Amino acid sequence: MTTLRGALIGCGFFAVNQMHAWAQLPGASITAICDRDPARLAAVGQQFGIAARYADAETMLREVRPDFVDIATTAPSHRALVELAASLGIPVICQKPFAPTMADARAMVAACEAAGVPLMVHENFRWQSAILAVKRVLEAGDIGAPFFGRVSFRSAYDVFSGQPYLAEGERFIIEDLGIHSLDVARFLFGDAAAITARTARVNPAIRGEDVATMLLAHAGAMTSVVDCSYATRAEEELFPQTLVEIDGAAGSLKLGPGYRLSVTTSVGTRHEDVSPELLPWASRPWHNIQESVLLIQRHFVECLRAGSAPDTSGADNLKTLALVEAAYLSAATGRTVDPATEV
Ligand code: NAD
Ligand code: 89V
Repeated sequence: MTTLRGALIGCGFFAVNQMHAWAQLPGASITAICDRDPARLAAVGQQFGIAARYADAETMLREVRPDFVDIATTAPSHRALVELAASLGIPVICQKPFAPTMADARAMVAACEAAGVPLMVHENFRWQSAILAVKRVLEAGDIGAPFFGRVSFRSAYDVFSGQPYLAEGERFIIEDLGIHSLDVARFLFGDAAAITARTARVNPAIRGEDVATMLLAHAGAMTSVVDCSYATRAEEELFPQTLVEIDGAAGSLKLGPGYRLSVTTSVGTRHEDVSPELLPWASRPWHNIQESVLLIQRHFVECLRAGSAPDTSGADNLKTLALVEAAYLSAATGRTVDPATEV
């Protein structure tokens, strides 16, 4: 099996996790890195022993001609970089949020489709082992057909010290974190035909909203509530755990604090510890996210080798992004929004 040669653009806060995961994955290896910031470029280059370092993405991609490119920059840069990769025929994995607008996102999907280039969005929360465990219970049919779900993320963790840009944008929690929660809701309950959202800004030191409560209408009677907050001081700080509750016709399940999964049916309640593995390079409390980075990047490599579409392809992510846009529109207008036709 040949090793796929990758190049990474963006050596910032989160890219270090992606670099660790690439280093752990057999069959793929990062051979060149790029960042406009020389200090970050040097730091990641030294940490991972990468000598091929570039300040300019186009120069890197033209010289190195990698088998794939991992775009680990923030959203405003994505369209130019994805379109560049598409024009060079280089498969792409791109961080979330995929794009600042639906127009940019649709343009990137179209560019990659036209060039026949695989495109995956690094939408990793659905790859957390606890979320995968919930999905397995649903698919096994243990609790019957679901009719209610809740995907909840509530915390007061200081995300701004590691990611200062999160305090600066007009938008915050739905675009950065809620996007994961909405994707998890799609993953567990299917696409939503309507969304109603309310938002609030509790922390006066940031610009965007840090609280969002969203009601989603899925197929049939299935309804979910997706709620997220970075303004919740709780007895137990759960960052970055996503909690899930699902009621079904034959039972219910709960993914509670500490990765405790409870499944209740007519025969009683069973409990399972679905804690993520603490990878050698991971650190608590980020280890569930870090494990999901390894799993999603493995999926990307498998899809590249098989020539199959990734679960979180660019095309799939358009639907998650549409829910984000629809949530903001709903919060601004006070009405229910159809993500398929109104954004
Ligand atoms: P960051 O600002 O710390 O790092 C981004 C880096 O990209 C910077 O060093 C910047 O100089 C570089 N850069 C930007 N544009 C460039 C360009 N055109 N060419 C070369 N270098 C360029 O950001 P971050 O916190 O690492 O976040 C990056 C992305 O990852 C964001 O979109 C964020 O939402 C996402 N993220 C995802 C997760 C997750 O679990 N999936 C977690 C954290 C962050
Ligand atoms: O996952 C993310 O996108 C991160 C964080 C968990 C801090 O919100 O930005």
